[in-house]
Amino acid sequence: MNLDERLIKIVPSERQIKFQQLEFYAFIHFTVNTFTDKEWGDGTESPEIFNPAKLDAEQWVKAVKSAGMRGLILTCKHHDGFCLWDCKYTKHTVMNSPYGKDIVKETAEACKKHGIKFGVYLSPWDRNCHLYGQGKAYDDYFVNQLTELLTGYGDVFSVWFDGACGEGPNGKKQYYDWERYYSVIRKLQPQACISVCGPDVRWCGNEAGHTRKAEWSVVPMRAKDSEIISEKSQQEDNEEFRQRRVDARDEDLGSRKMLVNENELIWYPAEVNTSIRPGWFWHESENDKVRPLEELMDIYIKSVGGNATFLLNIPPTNEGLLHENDVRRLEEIGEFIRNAFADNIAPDCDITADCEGIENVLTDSYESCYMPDTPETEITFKFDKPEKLGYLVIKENICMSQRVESFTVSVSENGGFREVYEGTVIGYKRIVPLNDVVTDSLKIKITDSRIRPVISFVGIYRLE
Ligand code: FUL
Repeated sequence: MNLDERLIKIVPSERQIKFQQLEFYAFIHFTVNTFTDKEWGDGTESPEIFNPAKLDAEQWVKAVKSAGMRGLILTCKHHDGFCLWDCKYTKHTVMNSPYGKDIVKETAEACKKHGIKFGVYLSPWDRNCHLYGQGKAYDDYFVNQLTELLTGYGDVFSVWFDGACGEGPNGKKQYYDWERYYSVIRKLQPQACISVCGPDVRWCGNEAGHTRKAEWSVVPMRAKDSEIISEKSQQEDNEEFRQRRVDARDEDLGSRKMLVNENELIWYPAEVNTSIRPGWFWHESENDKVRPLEELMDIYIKSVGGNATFLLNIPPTNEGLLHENDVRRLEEIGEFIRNAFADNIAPDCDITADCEGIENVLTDSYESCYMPDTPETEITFKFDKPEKLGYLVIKENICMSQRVESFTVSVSENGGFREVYEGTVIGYKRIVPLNDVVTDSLKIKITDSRIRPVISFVGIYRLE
């Protein structure tokens, strides 16, 4: 078997496909830090300080939905060990706070009511639990917490495991029994993807919202080693870490050159996680520091449209509500997405291609695809009249792996074609900005792929 034949055998699981199709979903960071103005709690905080008097999980979920997001992951327990649910294994919970109600329950129910998938973040690092650092005793505690979260709150689409791993209240570090945690999740919520320190979804390697030029989903097995991910994660509460981009040495994870000598390969797609504010938690002094719409649109285009998913954090205030500035920004993001991808003119075009079956790209489905027999192919879309274009969307059928290595996009101009974009991978979805170009035809040239490309969809979006 040659290299390309070997590479295209690596395909996603059903749970990974469903996860990727969510595209854009929310992180909610909320704990005692919201009341102490910190990013990391030390575990000594009293539950007495936790009093989000106006908490309304439906307000969170409605705002998340308005942005076009399809899921929500709640920090059920952050590094400080404070549990947002009625955990039977510790007193350090919301039930002993002035708020006194199970926030995980309220959030899961609000998600269900509004058709948003629910996910849990449970920090393995626990600075409050006296069992931390004692091996199996803490693993038992952690598994008990996981079990409560995975059995008491309906379907869970994501279990998000953080890489941060420091010392507990006894000054000891814990070596996590990851395999045991994974098997509990597989048993209790077989459809949930385990993200970051887990086998299903790969951390993109930074918290700034930076994406690689080519984000590969087929990567070496060692990319999912949780101990290595932990080492690369934030190990102290430091602002600079949150701004850092992908390390240049990690820029290429999945080209043929990187994979040729790898014996074990896996499907491990990237997730881009970043916050709408400078920190993961709300700080009063940062009320006006919501990231600009343009910046968030750019991250959306490069993540969802760059073969990754986009996990955007929005932290509730100490009242328990999302701040109006965040709510407004989320609405704006939603409006941008709805408008940008509203008017697809591809189905009205005169389309030519060098192989049969091109009409299959007009419906966004994996059932029928355009599948030329060569690694290269050319498709031209001719419009009735000159059109002003916003974005081009191209998708591969990832059930048949990720195959395209490079492509170009050109538009007709003065009787010829002018190249306007040189792309690398496509994968689940590539969004190509066309920057308002006015033209009467557009050409996509796949210039290299593994064996042959399998294109499931092409959309060409007109600007108003
Ligand atoms: C990091 C944590 O230390 C941050 O507080 C935050 O939860 C982020 C998503 O992951 O590793």
